[in-house]
Amino acid sequence: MRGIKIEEAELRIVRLPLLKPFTISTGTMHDKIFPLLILRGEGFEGYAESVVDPVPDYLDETIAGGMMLLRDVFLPQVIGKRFEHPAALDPILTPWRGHYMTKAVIEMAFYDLYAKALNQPLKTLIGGSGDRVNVGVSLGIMPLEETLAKTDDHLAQGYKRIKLKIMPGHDVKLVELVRQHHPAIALSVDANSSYTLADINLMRALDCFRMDYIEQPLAHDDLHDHATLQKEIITPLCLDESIRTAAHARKALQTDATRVINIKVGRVGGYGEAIRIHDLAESFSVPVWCGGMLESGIGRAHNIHLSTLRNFKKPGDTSSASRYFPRDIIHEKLETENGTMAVPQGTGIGVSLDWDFLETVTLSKEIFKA
Ligand code: OSB
Ligand code: MG
Repeated sequence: MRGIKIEEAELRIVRLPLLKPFTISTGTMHDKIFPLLILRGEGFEGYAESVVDPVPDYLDETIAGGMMLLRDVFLPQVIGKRFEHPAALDPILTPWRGHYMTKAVIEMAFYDLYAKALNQPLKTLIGGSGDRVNVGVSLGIMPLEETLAKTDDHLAQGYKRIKLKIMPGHDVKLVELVRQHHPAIALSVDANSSYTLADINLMRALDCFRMDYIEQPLAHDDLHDHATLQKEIITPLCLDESIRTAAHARKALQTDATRVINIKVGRVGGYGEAIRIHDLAESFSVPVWCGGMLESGIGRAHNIHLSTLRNFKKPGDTSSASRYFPRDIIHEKLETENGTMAVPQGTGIGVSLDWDFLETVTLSKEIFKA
């Protein structure tokens, strides 16, 4: 194959209603709003959704900024051009500073397109293997008793790890309650950057619950303070927001700022960088797992393929789509069984768009041609 020419792009903004609001330390989400990119070439289509949010609360990118870049800068640089491999996008996208979520949506959609043209599942193209991946759940902030009931419920369904969202005022008591009822489960917390080193005594209190890891307790752009904190506690730290590139991962690993890494392919600029972070972590004997951003079935399918790489040793966050959405934009049901998700079969990401339903949840649509 002489590479693939990207002939056309379709860029939508989609709003999927959530079954229930999802609250983390930085705020509450009522709908999942995201850019969806469809790349066309050689008679195939590649799909990806961006994990960028409407406002810069989880990280500093925004949908408005991402749409401007896609429309005016990134898509004009790739449409009408032939690429030998998805890695050939790197010289175009890497020189632009930041905006990893927006770069990722192009790279991921092209990976799907490229795998389909090769008649291969995406997992094979990236070097993964296996038919199922292990998953846990991420429980948003809600009243303590409700969190306990949800924990019981998800453990009964077979989920392999429970991650509790925490924030100041909603932390030690919560973990204590869940630990009391479930002394032996794989348990973690995710603070989404809501603490500082001034909260060291609180971190020491959290350190007593034999958790698998504490995810991103300190600032979204910090590495140094996490290394300082790791010296004071036994529980491994796991970075999410702070790792946007393999260079960040190297610095975090070399300074012992992270002993586990949450890789979100959509956060780090795509598969190329996700794989570099994965391999680097492995060389430090540091396990990784696949995070999530309440993705629709398109992002979920990407996450599952990524999770088939060998160093994804801990359960990921890619739980059943039906936990979040009354209806998904793909035909296939991505549902968990006994704490595992099946890797969608077929070529590329292995899922197909429900175009009729997609139309009803599309806020805007633009077509770009050479
Ligand atoms: O930090 O992992 C996070 C959701 C929104 C923003 C940030 C995060 C999350 C989750 C949800 O934890 C994981 C999922 O997709 O189920
Ligand atoms: Mg996180």
